[in-house]
Amino acid sequence: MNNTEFTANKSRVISRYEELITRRNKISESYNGIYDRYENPVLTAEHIPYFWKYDMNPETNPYFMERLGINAVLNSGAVYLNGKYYLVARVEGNDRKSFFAVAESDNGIDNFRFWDYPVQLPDTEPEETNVYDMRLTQHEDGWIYGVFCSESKDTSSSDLSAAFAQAGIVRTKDLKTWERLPNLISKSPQQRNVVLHPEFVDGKYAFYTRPQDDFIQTGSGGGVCFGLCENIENPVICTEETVISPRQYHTITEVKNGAGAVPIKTEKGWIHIAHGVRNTAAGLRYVIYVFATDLKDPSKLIASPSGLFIAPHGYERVGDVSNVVFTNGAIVRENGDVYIYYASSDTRVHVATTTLDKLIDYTFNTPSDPLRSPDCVKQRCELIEKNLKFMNK
Ligand code: M1P
Repeated sequence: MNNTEFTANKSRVISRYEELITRRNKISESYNGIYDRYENPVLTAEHIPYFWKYDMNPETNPYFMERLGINAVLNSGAVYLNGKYYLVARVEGNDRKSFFAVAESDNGIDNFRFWDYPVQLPDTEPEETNVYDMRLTQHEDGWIYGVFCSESKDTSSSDLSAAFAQAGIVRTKDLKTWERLPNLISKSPQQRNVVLHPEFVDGKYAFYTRPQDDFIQTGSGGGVCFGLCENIENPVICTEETVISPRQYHTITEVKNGAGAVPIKTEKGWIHIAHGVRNTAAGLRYVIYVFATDLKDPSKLIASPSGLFIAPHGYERVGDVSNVVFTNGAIVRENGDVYIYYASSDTRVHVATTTLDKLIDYTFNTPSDPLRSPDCVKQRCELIEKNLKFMNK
């Protein structure tokens, strides 16, 4: 390849990147009155800066090839800081390893641009092979904590794929300098989808956990749990992990569930946006659901709107792990606007927007799941009967 072709290919890559990064997003036509979805994802593998992938030197890369490709950008923690919307995304290289990277936007719905370098976490866990799915908690102690899955090989098993999941913890003030704390210790053999509550509870740090017997199967783990920790610098769950949002037969959480975004404080209670998993003939199906816990006692479930809140739509259904939506970040602005960041099919990140008022209405006025078909029909017929009387007036 001659130098002219190198230059042409390089310009093509750069202009496509700039076009994508500056593209405006639009509310899509899908409507449910609860939230708006958007036409375009907010982050994809193509949003990764070209200089993370290509060698830009014509001498060493005459064909202008990708040298270190990126496979996917998914499950992102979210925080609003100093007038900007920040996502700390899970970026997965072509080599399957994930790492974290910060992307920022002025409006939270488009024009997300990654910082020049990915996050370089302190490498304090020699056995750790992979990291992913950071939840960002702006804690009342003044730190921003990132709690993520720290994965290592399970050397006690003869199965090559056997792995071990723990909750890793870092903290920062500016998303630039990160201090690594020890991994969380609990009675559960493994943990994933752990979220730090933003306030002290009984003077202690409070965690939402998801105990699991195995890397994939939760086994005896009954659902999303709650536990307290005395010292974040030596993090041990010192109380029983009590189930606050259980797995239940023939519901969207039958196989497993997990806390997602940091709970949102409202005058009626803490609103949690989580994920639930059921099995199907086509494999596991991940959807997003909502529940609420008591303001004073966040371990007490007070509302469980029935069924799913967000399911994968259209092209969202297809990707590296199809039929999945997953959230680990939301932003609430002072004016009550809510931005829910969710990934589809472990491939890309989207936003859904709503308001605190709508979220409260959805959470506290959506009937709960009656758990049996005849009761679901009864519940629906009651709605129809009320509506028909109202419409015939
Ligand atoms: O592939 C879907 C999701 O699977 C895991 O979630 P869970 O622990 O509930 O099964 C996570 O690895 C998540 O990253 C992934 O999106």
